[in-house]
Amino acid sequence: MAIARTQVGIVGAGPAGLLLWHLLRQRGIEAVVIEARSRRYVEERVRAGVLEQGTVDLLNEIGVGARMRREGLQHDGILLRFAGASHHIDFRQLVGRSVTVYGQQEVVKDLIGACLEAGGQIDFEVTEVSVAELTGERPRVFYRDASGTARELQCDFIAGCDGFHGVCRPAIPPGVLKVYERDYPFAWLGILAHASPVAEELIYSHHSAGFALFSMRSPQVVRYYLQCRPDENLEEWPDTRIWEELQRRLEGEDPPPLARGEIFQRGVTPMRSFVTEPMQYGRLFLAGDAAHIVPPTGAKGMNLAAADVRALSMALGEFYARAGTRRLDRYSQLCLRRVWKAQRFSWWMTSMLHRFAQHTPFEQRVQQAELDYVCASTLGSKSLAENYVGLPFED
Ligand code: RFL
Ligand code: PHB
Repeated sequence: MAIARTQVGIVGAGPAGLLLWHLLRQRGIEAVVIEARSRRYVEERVRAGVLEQGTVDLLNEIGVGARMRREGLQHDGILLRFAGASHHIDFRQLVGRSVTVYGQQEVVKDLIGACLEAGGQIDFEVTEVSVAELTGERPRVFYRDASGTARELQCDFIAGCDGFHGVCRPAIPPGVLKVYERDYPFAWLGILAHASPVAEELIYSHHSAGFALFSMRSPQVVRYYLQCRPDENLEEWPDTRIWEELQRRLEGEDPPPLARGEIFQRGVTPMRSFVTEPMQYGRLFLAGDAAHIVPPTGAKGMNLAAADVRALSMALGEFYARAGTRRLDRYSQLCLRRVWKAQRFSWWMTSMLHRFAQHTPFEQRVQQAELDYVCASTLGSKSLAENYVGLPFED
């Protein structure tokens, strides 16, 4: 068994783990990252696309924002489409802020590149990962590295950034965590295609056939989503069916025909709301999807992961500056206030925009009234805008 020592052992090289590594480095705190997948796999995993200003600021502060500033697309609003008409929600005018559209896998590439360039250690393709002695002063991470060598990493703290299916959360003894969850009776079929954007801003479309979303990655690459069944079979979705369904669900009074192009990536994403409380146990701290999942309708998942590790890095900074454990003790409490507001917003957007098979005609009318209210009322639009661009960090 090869034994090594570090201050913070980070399990998972997604946005949470990688961003945490950089934030700790900024404070002079040493950390090692281990990751179950290959570098290529994590760099190519297609997921989120919308960054709140606070997330953009964090990436800039740690010095990995150059490409995002060049290639990211600043969006000052979104379009909500329902009953055949589009309604502009102008974030800049309503709340004076905007968001940046930049793919999660691009963020991950930038974070990995900068980490390795700075001499950081990320062990990819590790197996048999486990965490132990979480309530002692020297918690440990055990794993086998890519060459098959068994390793023990002795740490002061462990950051569980290993996503929803990771090993850190299940390592917490039964009875400690309380879990809150909700499954939705639908999923999203997402595609990436080489085609021109149909609009300058994202379109969230409510349609009797189901929700559809237009997003983009660059002026040449579009990202679309269609509400579908959780068990949807991609085999039943040839390209023409996808384009026809998108065209139908995104129709409006000003419908430019969708530019079609080669679909080069597709997948089905289940929709789930999930929160675990607390987000810490002894010297194990959970961050990002390891602790909470939001349905993607609010574009909050990656941003919440960033907010968690921001809080964790400040707490660890306080500890290593010998200034006490006040922030560490309050880590869950601080994060969960933001998490629950993002849960509420994501649940609300999801409920307002999707087709629910079990809805009665009464509930359908209430849903339409909700959309009408949000678009027609400045206060309604402002509330959506305030949440979408991201609530301010609380310290
Ligand atoms: P991740 O990205 O899942 O990373 C966890 C990492 O841990 C690794 N891992 C392990 N490593 C070592 N040992 C083990 N035993 C391990 N088990 C797992 C995994 O391989 C992985 O590399 O979690 P993290 O870092 O917390 O980041 C969270 C975000 O990825 C997620 O919340 C977002 O993608 C959610 N999301 C969106 N978030 C936004 O902020 N804006 C959006 O527009 C947005 N759109 C989306 C989304 C997620 C989607 N999907 C596919 C779930 C759209 C979609 C379709
Ligand atoms: C995306 O571009 O992938 C995206 C945009 C907005 C969302 C979810 C995903 O709400």
